[in-house]
Amino acid sequence: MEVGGGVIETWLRKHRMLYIRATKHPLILSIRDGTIDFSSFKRWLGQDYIFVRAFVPFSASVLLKACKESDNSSDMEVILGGMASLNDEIAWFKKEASKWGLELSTIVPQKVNQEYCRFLESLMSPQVEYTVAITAFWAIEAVYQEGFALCLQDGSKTPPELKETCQRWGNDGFGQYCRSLQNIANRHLGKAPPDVVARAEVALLQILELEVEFWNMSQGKT
Ligand code: HMH
Repeated sequence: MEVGGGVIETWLRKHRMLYIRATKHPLILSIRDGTIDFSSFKRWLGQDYIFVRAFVPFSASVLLKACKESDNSSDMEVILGGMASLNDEIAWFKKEASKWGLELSTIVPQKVNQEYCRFLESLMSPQVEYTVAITAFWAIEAVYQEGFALCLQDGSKTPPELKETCQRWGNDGFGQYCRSLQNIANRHLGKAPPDVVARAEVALLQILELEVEFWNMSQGKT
């Protein structure tokens, strides 16, 4: 099944307002229109480094479930590709932090970040079905891709200092990777029992809410 007529597209229509709040958050829009307060960016950078470190074991758990539960060997390859770019990402965070004079070892995770990391941990449980985990994995990657791609569109006034950040998640390759994840999730959702589909939808909603709060926190609003 291709991106277009799957369960995920139905959900994105159904929860459109929340999806827009997560992907077109005022902080993202302020990057795009060049009015971003750099202290918000620095706060985001430090907190997201902590989040990405927690995202690595979660991706490993999704990979493990793909190997055990998927009928399609390409799932594993797509997820492995994502994990390889996380390796790059961690190195990038360190380089970027030093550029902005941030000492990563001193950063304390904010409450929302702790909640988000705890939520990832809950999804790592072997009891959480692969279908739920891969849907969550897709959602977490897709919100960043959609948000940062917006800051690269024609006419955007993204400050030059932030272009590289936007490129990291907004580039076409990352977009293609997110569409692959969406296809995988749709394929599994299309044949999962209703209770599993319902749990995947709940996970998606939790992620969208946490993403909105993560942006709010970066703006100093929580
Ligand atoms: C909070 N959500 C957050 N951080 C990220 N780096 C991503 C999603 C994308 O992986």
